[in-house]
Amino acid sequence: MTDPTLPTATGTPSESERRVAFVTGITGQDGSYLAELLLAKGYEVHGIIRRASMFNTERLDAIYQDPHEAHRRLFLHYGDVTDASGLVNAIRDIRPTEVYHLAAQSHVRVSFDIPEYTGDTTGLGTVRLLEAIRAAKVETRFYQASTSELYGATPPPQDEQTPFHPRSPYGVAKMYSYWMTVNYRESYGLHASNGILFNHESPRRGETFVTRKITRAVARIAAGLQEDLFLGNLDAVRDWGYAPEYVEGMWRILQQDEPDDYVLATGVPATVRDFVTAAFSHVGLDWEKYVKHDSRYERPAEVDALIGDPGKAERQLGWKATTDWRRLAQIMVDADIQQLDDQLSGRSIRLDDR
Ligand code: NDP
Ligand code: GDR
Repeated sequence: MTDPTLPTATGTPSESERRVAFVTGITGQDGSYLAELLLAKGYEVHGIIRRASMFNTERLDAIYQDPHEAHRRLFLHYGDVTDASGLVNAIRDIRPTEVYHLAAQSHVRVSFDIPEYTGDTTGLGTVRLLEAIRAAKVETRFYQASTSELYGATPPPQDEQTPFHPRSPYGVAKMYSYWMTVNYRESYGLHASNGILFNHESPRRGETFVTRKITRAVARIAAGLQEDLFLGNLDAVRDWGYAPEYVEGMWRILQQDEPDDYVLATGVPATVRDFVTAAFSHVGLDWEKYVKHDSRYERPAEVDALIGDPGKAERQLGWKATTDWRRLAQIMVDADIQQLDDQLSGRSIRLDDR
């Protein structure tokens, strides 16, 4: 559904000067940082949000603009990547110059519980959006949020030439989206690129991904509000970077004259155990006293080790990750302690929440 308060052609920049971004997944971790970046660069930013029974735009609070504001540049429209006609209408009316496709059922473990839904959103959602661009006959650049989960069982280091072997319904759905993006580039000449992003985290990371689950628990354990932290596989190796740096990489990918596919990663490995150790030791706690194993957090097929080689992005985009996983753990623990303090001082936490 398109916002009736969209600016009209009158008084808007000439066609070649327009910088209008359309972001799916704008309410997510990456979408919120990307929207901030694009607004700071002078873009008009349009995002789709899902209808929910409660407010779901919390991550956009800092940049939210009242619909009645005269000169706003952030526009939110109801939409869903399972709803093709809504996507066509939105793309036709907004006529974006850049499309960032971030919306997905993005949780790997959950994708084993809801594989068909994950295929619908994370896989077919991409072709619906690509077809909407074609149907609306809009000239735009397209970014696909591809993932290191494509490599799955293929051992590290992984770069743009490494063969894919996804290990989850999520990874398989993302593989479909990866190749659809390549296919629309080759078939229709669309400026369509894949960013193959390794794990990236932040204080805005969803609470059920392992890093945020750990850092929230550390804050609560340090405050005496929680006693245990149940985790699955501690041996998995990941290449964790800092999300705000990665959205800058997304933008740079779309500024290239030619569309292409790029790995964004730090190149530095750490195990889940390493991250746990760093997070607990940041507040002077010994993790082994608190962390317990629960097999429900293991996956039917695990991805053992992902370590990216970001050389191509460094050379061609001038992009380099600068925050390592140890610093990331500290940033996230500090933010969760602050957030808990704010909640406690606002008395918004339930005291029986232990
Ligand atoms: P999040 O899970 O934080 O955000 C996902 C976004 O997609 C949310 O805005 C969510 O909306 C939206 N969404 C989900 N389903 C639909 C739907 N059916 N229609 C419309 N919107 C929908 O993910 P991240 O920000 O972490 O990741 C962004 C993208 O990058 C995802 O595609 C993810 O798979 C991919 N990726 C992420 C990596 C990472 O380490 N973070 C690494 C590599 C790839 P709502 O808020 O309503 O739930
Ligand atoms: P991942 O992220 O699957 O890499 O996908 P997640 O944080 O969920 O898992 C990372 C590793 O930690 C292990 N693990 C646990 N994971 C969770 N969620 N909860 C636990 O309790 C737990 N215990 C151990 C997992 O087994 C895994 O090995 C993320 C998502 O953002 C994807 O969308 C994205 O594509 C990839 O990163 C790159």
